[in-house]
Amino acid sequence: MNRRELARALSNPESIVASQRRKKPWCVLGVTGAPGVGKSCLVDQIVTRWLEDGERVAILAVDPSSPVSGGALLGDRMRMSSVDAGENVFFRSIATRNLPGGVPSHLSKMVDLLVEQGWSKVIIETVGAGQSEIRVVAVADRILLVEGPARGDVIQAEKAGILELADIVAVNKCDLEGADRVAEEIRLSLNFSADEPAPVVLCSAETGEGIENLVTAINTLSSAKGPAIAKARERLLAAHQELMLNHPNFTDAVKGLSDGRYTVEEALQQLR
Ligand SMILES: Nc1nc2c(ncn2[C@@H]2O[C@H](COP(=O)(O)OP(=O)(O)O)[C@@H](O)[C@H]2O)c(=O)[nH]1
Ligand SMILES: [Mg+2]
Repeated sequence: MNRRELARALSNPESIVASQRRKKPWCVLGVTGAPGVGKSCLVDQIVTRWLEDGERVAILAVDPSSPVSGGALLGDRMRMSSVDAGENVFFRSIATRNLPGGVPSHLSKMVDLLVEQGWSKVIIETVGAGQSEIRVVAVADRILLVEGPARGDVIQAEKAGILELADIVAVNKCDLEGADRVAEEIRLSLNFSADEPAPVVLCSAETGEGIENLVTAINTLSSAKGPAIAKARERLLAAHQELMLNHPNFTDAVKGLSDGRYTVEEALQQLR
């Protein structure tokens, strides 16, 4: 499959024939965090290191609203300088609104296809910090949460339950004031809630400080138990939601509820 064929297959995930399950220990890194914390810049750094290690890296940028090409993501793509590194990098942006039947199963098929086609690492970068983002994250083997020096974003991540899903936390922009303090607060919060807290790494995608540490930590991540349970929970909820969305009576149940024919309980009955 050449790049063009691969891109075409990815834009029509329904058609991807489910291949054999992934067997490698892990190859899918989910990168999440509030807009502007530096996810794309960090992904660029990680990709650069992985390329030096001989990996073939595919990047899926998941945005709930952006069209498949163009828009803000084109800016991201430009910024990711390693994307120009040639044959061993593949970049694709995906609008989640084009996946009405559910994000995780489609994304999971895309990832399986990429792995089958010889991409040894897949990075899924998500935008925002909402519920749909958690769903996206359920597809990844390992989750990198990116934070910045502003404490407000961290509170958002805690509220949305993303902090407990993280296998590793990068506090980016450590060249700026306040990053140390945020890293300390996150460590405290993780120590309080988990037996095996996720590592917290200070770094700067701008100056390169701490990047080596971060990539080493990512490469050597073992499967942490706390996030595994939180992720299993998200996977199950996502699968359940998709069952409903794809149920033949779903449209009728929604309509019936909206025009008063059904109560919520009766609408649920239609989806059994
Ligand atoms: N000072 C500083 N700025 C950074 C750093 N990393 C990224 N930025 C800047 O933060 C902005 C957002 O970065 P981007 O990677 O697009 O964030 P994303 O929305 O999380 O993907 C850009 O203007 C970057 O130049 C960093 O380590 N230090
Ligand atoms: Mg980005």
